[in-house]
Amino acid sequence: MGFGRSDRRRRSAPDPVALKLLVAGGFGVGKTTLVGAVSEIRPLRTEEPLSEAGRPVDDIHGVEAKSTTTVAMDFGRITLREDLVLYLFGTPGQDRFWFLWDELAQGALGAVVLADTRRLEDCFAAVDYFERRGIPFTVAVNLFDGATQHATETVRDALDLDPHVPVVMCDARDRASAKEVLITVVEHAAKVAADRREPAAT
Ligand SMILES: Nc1nc2c(ncn2[C@@H]2O[C@H](COP(=O)(O)OP(=O)(O)O)[C@@H](O)[C@H]2O)c(=O)[nH]1
Ligand SMILES: [Mg+2]
Repeated sequence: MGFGRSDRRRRSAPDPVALKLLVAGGFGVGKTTLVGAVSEIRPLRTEEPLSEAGRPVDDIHGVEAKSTTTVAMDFGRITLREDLVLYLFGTPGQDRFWFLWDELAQGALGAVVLADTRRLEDCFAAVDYFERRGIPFTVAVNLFDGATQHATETVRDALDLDPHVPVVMCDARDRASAKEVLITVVEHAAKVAADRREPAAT
């Protein structure tokens, strides 16, 4: 097999496209659960050295020997179609790891902002972040048992979202439901990209 264009066209299965998505939201909203529910690979945990910058906030008084902290890094992969693979990165939960978001956000196609209607304000920061960066995102309300099912329009108003931002309901524990969320994100991101290339004549 050669490298020419026609050789490539003859190949039946093209190399899959890999897309990067972020999974954000407040602490305990279900990010790890969602990534774990859909991922084909086991989640990752990393040990990070405590940086100088982290010292004033990492209370290591009395545990001077401790030089690392466990950063649970949600990472997952899901093959949506044979030609489309998603790589999922959960944003770090602790606020002081915000600086990592900028690294994570590099090259991200889009994002899921998970929300819990019992404490919607926990996802304000994530919504702000993606709005500011122009990263297409979808809000997914994780329906915890017993939580009142707010209408999507109520959530949209409360979060003051642009009308085009999708708001969906999900159960982060359910693979099919989580997968639907990811498909919504990809489709929304594709639409945003298309609109940017060719702004609608209105
Ligand atoms: N009942 C219920 N519990 C959930 C749901 N999603 C997550 N949880 C639980 O909520 C807790 C926090 O979820 P986790 O994924 O760790 O949140 P994270 O901090 O955003 O990563 C865990 O104990 C999950 O099992 C859900 O849809 N329904
Ligand atoms: Mg987590």
